[in-house]
Amino acid sequence: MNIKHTSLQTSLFPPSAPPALWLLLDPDTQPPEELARIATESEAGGAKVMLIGGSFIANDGFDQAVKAVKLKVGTPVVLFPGNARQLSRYADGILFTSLLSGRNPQFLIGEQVQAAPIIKRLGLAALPTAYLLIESGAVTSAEFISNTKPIPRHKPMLAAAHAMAAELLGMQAVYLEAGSGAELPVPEEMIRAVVQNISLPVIVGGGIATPEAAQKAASAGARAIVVGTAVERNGAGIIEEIVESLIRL
Ligand code: 1GP
Repeated sequence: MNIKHTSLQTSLFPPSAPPALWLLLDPDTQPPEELARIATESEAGGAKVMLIGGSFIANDGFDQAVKAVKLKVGTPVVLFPGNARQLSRYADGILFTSLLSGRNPQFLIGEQVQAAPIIKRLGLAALPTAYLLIESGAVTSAEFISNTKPIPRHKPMLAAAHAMAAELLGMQAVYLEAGSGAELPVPEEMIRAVVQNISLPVIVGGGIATPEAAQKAASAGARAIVVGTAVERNGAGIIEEIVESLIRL
């Protein structure tokens, strides 16, 4: 799939499509061939997008991981980088995120400046995405590594105000992130408050491990539900269960 910049938003959020399940693959947790196997099974189960990235990646096989997944699936393979080193020519596009909930310039604009020339050179389609970290119980890797405070989980209008700022700044999507393996997913009332105040597609992830949790996020207005840890722990079978529950909404 060759996605042009202008159409990445449409490819990821097809008009009038039901809420989609996106798989998050973390190259730090599995070797490339295992990631490719999980991606293949997840695509068969109904996952619509393969995100690849992580807030902390210690091994150096990022490019190989993206290549291995891209060779096996027909869905878009989209980078979801934790920093400017997580780039690959083999991806179809990139969530060009800015950690807008934080006040750390490194993740607001610093990493983006490092990455931009490489993204342009590789010709990657980019979706400018506001990344909002939401308080979710215990400290997550995203919170620790980014050295930012998440938005308090019982302040939905604070999240909505960040999303409104993202929209006014010209961003094309909002990602509400509880953090990988979060104790508590993003609260429904917060998703609802964000969705009601902007017209951008909203992605929700972190700590979603059951069809019920995915349904709650989708009912609140999320267009994409991201699942990673539950598949690492329980296998790709959970994908099909969640996808079926989303279709029934
Ligand atoms: C993390 O939102 C994603 O960036 C997915 O989180 O690993 O908890 O599913 P989980």
